[in-house]
Amino acid sequence: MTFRHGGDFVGLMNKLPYIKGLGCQAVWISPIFQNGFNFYHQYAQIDFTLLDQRMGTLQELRNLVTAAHDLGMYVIVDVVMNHMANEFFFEGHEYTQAPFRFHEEQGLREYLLQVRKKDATLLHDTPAGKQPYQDFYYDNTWVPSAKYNGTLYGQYGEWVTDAGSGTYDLSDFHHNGDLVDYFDPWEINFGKIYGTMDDLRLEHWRVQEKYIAMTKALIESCDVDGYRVDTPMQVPLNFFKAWAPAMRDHAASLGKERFGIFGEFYVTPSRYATMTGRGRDNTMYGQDVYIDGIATLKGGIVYPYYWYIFTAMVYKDSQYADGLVLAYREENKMIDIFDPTTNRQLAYAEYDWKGRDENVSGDNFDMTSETYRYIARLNALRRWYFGDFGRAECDAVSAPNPQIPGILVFERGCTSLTKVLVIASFETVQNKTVRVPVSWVPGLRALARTFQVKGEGLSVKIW
Ligand SMILES: [Ca+2]
Repeated sequence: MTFRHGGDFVGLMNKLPYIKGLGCQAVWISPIFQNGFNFYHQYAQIDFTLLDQRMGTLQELRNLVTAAHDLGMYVIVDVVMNHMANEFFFEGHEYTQAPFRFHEEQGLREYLLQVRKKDATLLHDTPAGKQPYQDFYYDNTWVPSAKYNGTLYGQYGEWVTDAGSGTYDLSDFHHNGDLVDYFDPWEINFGKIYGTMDDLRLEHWRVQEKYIAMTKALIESCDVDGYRVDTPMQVPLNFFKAWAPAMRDHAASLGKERFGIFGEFYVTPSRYATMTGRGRDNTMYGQDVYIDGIATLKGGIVYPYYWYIFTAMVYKDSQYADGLVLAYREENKMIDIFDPTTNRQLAYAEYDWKGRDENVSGDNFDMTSETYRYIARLNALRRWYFGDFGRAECDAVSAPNPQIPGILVFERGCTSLTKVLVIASFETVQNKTVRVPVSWVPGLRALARTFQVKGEGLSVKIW
């Protein structure tokens, strides 16, 4: 029995026209390298040079990318550098949580790593002897003078630098124990996440060089257009300062001038700003004083955004009506540091809220279904009106006057000549009339003054 969801390169390639028709301009696919046994999620990679054979062959991946490019779409691959699979345990903690250790404190050194596989024939012959991973090696030699390289950051953008010494510096992995305290800057960077993912020593140049070589190879061999970075909060920032420019430079040398890199963030704006090398809000964009050295990731996904969208649209309950407003604010944190006018994240299409029930037993790929056409229209609307993104005048949020529970109104549009009024009703039974003040320039006429939205119980009057 396995727990994998399925899906492969050929299947995705065959569905590209469907995805394109929705209005999507890129596909972001899950990690593609060989994984540990039964890690259904693909984020437990054991070799960054071998494709997971369940997804297909190198040629099939190339075919997928070519087909996407032929349709004018991009292919973004999810990459994981923070961790690999779960081949090690910390001495004395094969089945239990290992408290975090740092250097040598009160007679306790960082842990020795021990290999989970007892059968040596299952290990690889490498330049570093028998190892569970082909390219990244553990080493239990204590180096008393070794220090950690670079500045580390915590949840709020606070930083620490290493004042102590002594670690297993020759090892490509951290030996510090499990990640439990996400508010300790050392632990969030060096701890073993979930206690199950072997944490790479990414602040070390030796590990950086290997990972840079592998991800360069992926761009070159498969012509992919961007990387989505998994768990960047757990990766020392100096890794990104080395890796991200290396990826952009290599892509540019292959004619890919706009190689995209973004990460996942569930953090404060200040931490996010530090990680991406940008200002904490849009007003700081482009001002060096707010940017800590080299810009790293081009942007990020702020996870609360998806939660707000999800609650507002799926629950259809007035208590979640503010979700869209909150999403609207969160979206402004996803700006592209190099090109703020073009970087916008679309919500996951997987939240098929309108046809969720009917599609359980029906055809999920019906391009004529009401849900499909609805999403396609929304995406077309977004692209038409909101491409010029990132300026203050885009951000007007208003409410009906007088306010009505369950009715949400806001304006979008980046010039006074092209405003879009968005009105959402979370009450689908009762008829309501909403009076909406608008801030269009005097003399400009709305295309429609009164909207009857049949079946949704909402009548809108604009004055
Ligand atoms: Ca880490």
